[in-house]
Amino acid sequence: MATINRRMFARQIAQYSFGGVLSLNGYSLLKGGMQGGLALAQENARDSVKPDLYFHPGDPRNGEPALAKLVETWMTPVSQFYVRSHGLNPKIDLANYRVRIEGLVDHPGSWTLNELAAKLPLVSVTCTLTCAGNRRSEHSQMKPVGGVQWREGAIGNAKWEGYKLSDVLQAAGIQEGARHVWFEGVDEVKDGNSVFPFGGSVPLAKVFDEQDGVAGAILATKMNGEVLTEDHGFPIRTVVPGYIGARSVKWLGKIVVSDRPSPNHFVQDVYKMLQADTAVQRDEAAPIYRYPVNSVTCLTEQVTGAKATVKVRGYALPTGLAANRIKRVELSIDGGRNWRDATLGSEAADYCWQLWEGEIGLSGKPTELLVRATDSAGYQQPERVIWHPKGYLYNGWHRTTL
Ligand SMILES: Nc1nc2c(c(=O)[nH]1)N[C@H]1C(S)=C(S)[C@@H](COP(=O)(O)O)O[C@H]1N2
Ligand SMILES: [Mo]
Repeated sequence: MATINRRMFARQIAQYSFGGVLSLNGYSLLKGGMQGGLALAQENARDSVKPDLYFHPGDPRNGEPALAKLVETWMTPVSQFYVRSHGLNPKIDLANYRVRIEGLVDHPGSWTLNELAAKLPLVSVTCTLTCAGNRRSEHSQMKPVGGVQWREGAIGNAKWEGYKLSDVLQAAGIQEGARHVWFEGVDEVKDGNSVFPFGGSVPLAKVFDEQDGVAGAILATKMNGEVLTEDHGFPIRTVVPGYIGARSVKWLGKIVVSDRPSPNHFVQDVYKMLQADTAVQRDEAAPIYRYPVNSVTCLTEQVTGAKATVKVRGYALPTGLAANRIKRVELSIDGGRNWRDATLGSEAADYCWQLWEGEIGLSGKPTELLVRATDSAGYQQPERVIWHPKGYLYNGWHRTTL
């Protein structure tokens, strides 16, 4: 059985990682074009942050931060925020960039960046984004699955600014029978001989599900106060709090209002929980939307003193439901027979992770630390999950050898 352990991973990244110098090729900027000041300012700002990530081998760009750094702050700096892309970063012609809207709307059309800024109020949403494949390498220890072998770093918490998708849809006039909203990127993903854009889909009700002042979905232009970087979807991406990262579509090109979920490959064929990857099961299963409760130990620090003690820190993410919070994070060093509470630190907010810490006394022998979280909606991480061919949503008890 091929186990993917930390040392192997470290060796892989030593071999393949690169410092994250972004290519500037292919950007055509027509100075003094239709867009004016805002777009020019955006063009100048978009590459201000260099990612500080370990990139998984090969193209496209899939990088995650060092775990110890991930829990230094509740808000993840853009440089430490994981990148997950299915195709190469697209070349954006900013002067002609528009987000089109079509389908079951009275006024199909398109928006430029300046039109969005002039006509709609700016809103912000602070939420955690996590890839459905986060922790896949642990899932692969049961039996290997394909796909990027993510460790525990395909997650981050950020403040996103932009425009409510509900405002954009209302301006277009939603027609009777509308039930789902499709998103399409302008990137090109290759699968065998076919080339198509990455796409996502969310129920229309989710778009209008604004709770505690948090919009159900936004079109974001900024991340932590800065213009989106190319890796994170410049100039516009959707952000859908509570949902797996795949529904937050980068480099947004098109919105379609429909009576059904998007036919895009990433909605219909992948990002589904299947027992076997067969046509029958793919057609039977609903797309994954919400992410489940999860927690991970990210940092262990030896405390110097008479007794051997280790300080541990990590993150915990409640199930992606509004007003849901982490209720407790528990630690065990005897295989799950006895548990004691870790201390919840950091802020807590709708759709956000929470950081935690604890202290463990060591016996001298290697000790396996287990962690599990329970949220206020009553969901708790299971000891293990049932193996499935895609390795999504791994949220078994997290194990760290001390
Ligand atoms: N257009 C486009 N949007 C995309 C993707 C993509 O490949 N293309 N990847 C998705 C996936 S699987 C995830 S987890 C998030 C990652 O967002 P990030 O790279 O900003 O962390 O973007 C999503 N949006
Ligand atoms: Mo993802």
